[in-house]
Amino acid sequence: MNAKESAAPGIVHDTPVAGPQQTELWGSDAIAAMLRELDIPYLALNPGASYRGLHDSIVNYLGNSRPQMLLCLHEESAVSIAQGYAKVTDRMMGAVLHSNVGLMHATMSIFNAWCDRVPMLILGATGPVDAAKRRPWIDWLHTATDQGALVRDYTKWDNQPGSVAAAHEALLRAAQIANTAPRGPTYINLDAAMQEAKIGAPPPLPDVTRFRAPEPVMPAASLVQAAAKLLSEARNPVILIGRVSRSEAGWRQRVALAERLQARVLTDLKTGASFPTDHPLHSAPPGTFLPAAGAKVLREADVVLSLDWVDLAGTLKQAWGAEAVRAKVIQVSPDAHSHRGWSMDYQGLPPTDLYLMCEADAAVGPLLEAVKSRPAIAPATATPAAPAAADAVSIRAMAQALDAACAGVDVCMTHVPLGWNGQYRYFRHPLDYIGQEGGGGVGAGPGITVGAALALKGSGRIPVAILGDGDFLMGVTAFWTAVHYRIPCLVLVANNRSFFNDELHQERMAKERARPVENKWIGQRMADPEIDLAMMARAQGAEGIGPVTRVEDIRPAIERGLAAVKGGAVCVVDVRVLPGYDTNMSGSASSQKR
Ligand SMILES: Cc1ncc(C[n+]2csc(CCOP(=O)(O)OP(=O)(O)O)c2C)c(N)n1
Ligand SMILES: [Mg+2]
Repeated sequence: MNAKESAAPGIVHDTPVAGPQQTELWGSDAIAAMLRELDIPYLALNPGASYRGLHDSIVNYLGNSRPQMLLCLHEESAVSIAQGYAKVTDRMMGAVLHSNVGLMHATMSIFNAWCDRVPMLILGATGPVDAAKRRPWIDWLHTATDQGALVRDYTKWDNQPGSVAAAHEALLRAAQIANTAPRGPTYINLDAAMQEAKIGAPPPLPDVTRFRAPEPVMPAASLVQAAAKLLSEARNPVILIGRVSRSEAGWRQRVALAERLQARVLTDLKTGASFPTDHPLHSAPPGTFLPAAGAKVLREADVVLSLDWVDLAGTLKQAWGAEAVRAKVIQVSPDAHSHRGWSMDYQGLPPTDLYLMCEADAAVGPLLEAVKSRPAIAPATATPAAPAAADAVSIRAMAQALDAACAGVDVCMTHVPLGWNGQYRYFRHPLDYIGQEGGGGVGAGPGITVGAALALKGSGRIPVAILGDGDFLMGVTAFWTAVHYRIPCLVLVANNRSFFNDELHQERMAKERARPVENKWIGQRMADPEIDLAMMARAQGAEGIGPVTRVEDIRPAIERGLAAVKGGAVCVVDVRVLPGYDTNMSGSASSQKR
């Protein structure tokens, strides 16, 4: 193996030796060529015989570049890496999963990517579909009828093409569908025999520019006018900003719209940074659930503009409870195109007075042109107050130390832990924070961080994750991939040595049933032995710092970590926080089962 720095993105390229000039081609060569046409930059994968043909084609036919393979130690992290990459770039990369078994490992992260509405091309394989061509035992184990059924309910489209020509069309369609809003993962299952069949001349590659995703759908002028009228004449308009692109131009337009309308703005932690959280119109700290201050702001609204807010119905319910929602609701979202039967990630059905079924980014520009300025309002009463300095080793203390250590440094928060309070840190740029994992699946934080860091490499912005220890431990081997390919990132673990979120659930149960609350730790705490997270980081080749057990040691540890990351390292800091949250992580009764 010959590993060297690849020139462009500066990540390590495992460079194959050149073979003799070849005249013969195989089915998977033609499929690989199509991946290059589609400009798929990377394929995160864990290997398997079902796609040994494609694997060979990527390495020996394409020279392992465009796309380049990223070896992952678990399929779940392969898909999470692709998710993190898309969260930063709004662009798709690929993941390759071995037969039914690799696909089964990946299901959790595919569900996350689906709920997060990120584009992704997932390739898989099966077979040989022709039973006469199967090796005994293993090929039978790893062949499934209708393999795509495993993930059909949380992918946008899947297909099992029967020929190379059909595979070309399937790849074009998969890319087009994945990149059409609402975006999402698509899955193509490649028959092993088709990959390994000799082909004569490769079928000509189509002009991919003729099969692109459509331009964003624009809202009808009459709807824009009607929405603008409602907003311009409102006494107290409120804008809820949810799923939006990472574009800076889009960010500026949203700020301009809010300012022209003098509308109060709410954002949340489920989705990436979408509005400056220190702007006087930003009216409550972002949370996973609506904080009380946000509910109050919303309740006072007479017109609500929802820019693809995740769970609009649930949020309105938090403000108005069982009462009818008194505000007029303008819903901007294409999301219902992805609403189907199996998964309820579509959330409750919100009352909607005007429905612009397009992406938020497409609607804001026309709305900005159409609205009239409203007089300035007094700054929001609920502007976040600076939280008190932490005196215990807590997530708050970590956030404060990070703030101090990162003064003047551009940071991308690739993840925040469950106990994060939106007051801990301001977001002032679309890449200051990229949102949560989408499907509430713990274990995605490491992979998402590595994928985001891959996308950010060379940008000057430093990826920083704060992960729960449970999240870290489920996905830790993703950091080996980061180390191997030289993808720097800083990881701070809020290590409460527990799946603490669920201790709170056990506490609630115990109280409700008059049983001993002291037992809430059982089946939750990772103690005896305590796990050495810094050592686990070092085992992946990363730098490991900690355990940090005193408040005054957090900042120096983060500064050491930052310096290491600026020097190109992956660095994990284990901070032994006390169990406890100072944020509302419960929502309403039905949303407590996270
Ligand atoms: C895949 C998956 N398994 C289990 C859960 C249930 N769950 C929700 S939060 C949580 C605890 C996560 O632990 P950690 O990351 O350490 O954060 P903490 O709760 O300690 O703040 C668990 C197990 C889940 N959401 N997803
Ligand atoms: Mg924990």
